[in-house]
Amino acid sequence: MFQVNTIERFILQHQPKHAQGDFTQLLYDIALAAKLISHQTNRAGLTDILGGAGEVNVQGEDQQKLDVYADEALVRLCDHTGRLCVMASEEREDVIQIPEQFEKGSYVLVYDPLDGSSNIDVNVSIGTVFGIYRYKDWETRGRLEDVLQPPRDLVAAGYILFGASTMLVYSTGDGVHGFTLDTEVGEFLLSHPNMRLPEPPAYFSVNHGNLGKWSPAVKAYVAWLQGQADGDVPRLSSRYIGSLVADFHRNLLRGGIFAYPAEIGKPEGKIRLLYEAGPLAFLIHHAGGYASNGHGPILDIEPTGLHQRVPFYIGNRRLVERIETLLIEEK
Ligand code: AHM
Ligand code: MG
Repeated sequence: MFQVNTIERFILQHQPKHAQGDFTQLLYDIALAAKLISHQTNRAGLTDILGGAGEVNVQGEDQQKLDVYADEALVRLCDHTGRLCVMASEEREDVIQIPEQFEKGSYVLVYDPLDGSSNIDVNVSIGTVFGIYRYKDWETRGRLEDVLQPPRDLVAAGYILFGASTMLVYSTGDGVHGFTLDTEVGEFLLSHPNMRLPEPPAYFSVNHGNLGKWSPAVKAYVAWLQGQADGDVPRLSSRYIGSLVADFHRNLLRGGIFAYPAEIGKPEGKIRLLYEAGPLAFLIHHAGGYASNGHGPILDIEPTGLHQRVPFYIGNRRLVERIETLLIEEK
């Protein structure tokens, strides 16, 4: 029978117990932002939007114009709705307050508006990552404390992949579900219900250019992923885009591991906890996988700063647990 499941219908039918209308509406807001950002990214080669915006963000990196657009789209769509009490973005040094004239709601939005910035102006896949928490304390809601929560306390997380087509993948803790944007209809349609990490895994994704910066345990780990070890080694192919969302998405569909390890002199690694590693850790958990900083679950890390970084290993559990074993042995 002909049946089209739009994201609106799906969100409504799968509202979690704690969700009132606000939570559902917030997911719609994000879906709308996804359409706006998708429209702009698809036009990137046609307009004057490519290239740096001439500003440097809080990480000390050149900001691209599309980063700025994506960041503004999310803030403008979400700051006046009464659904959020505070936001945090990779592109902004401090938390984003709800303007005084608007009511503060129950939810906290953390996001990386457009990740994979090195890929923007070479027409390679990029993505948005988001996570949603609830406030900590009703009276004082809207503070940094509301944002600095461990990923285990997320009530929803997801990403938008701007690839060959645009996809929105999210979870509220009840499975991971993927939607593909039908640009003719202008709507996200359910295309990947109940995504689960397949076994056996197919890929490993790591930047081999960093080989000289890794400790012996990390080098041994990557050699193991390559099949260069005794015993029960995995049989994997290498794939690395350098866009976290795209690398994650491919590995979610085919099975595998993405790793951005600690480096000598840079023990914190590169990936940001709050709005990159945390939401993806939540998703992989609900797809049957595991995410670790090499020592324990990403889900359990209590953030201490908005832009804190973590070493990051995410994918099929056996592949992730191997680095934990090697790092214990290295001590
Ligand atoms: P960004 O937030 O500046 O875009 O950096 C994060 C990106 C991730 O998408 C990707 O996994 C990683 O950086 C790639 O880093 P590298 O180019 O060092 O391999
Ligand atoms: Mg990023």
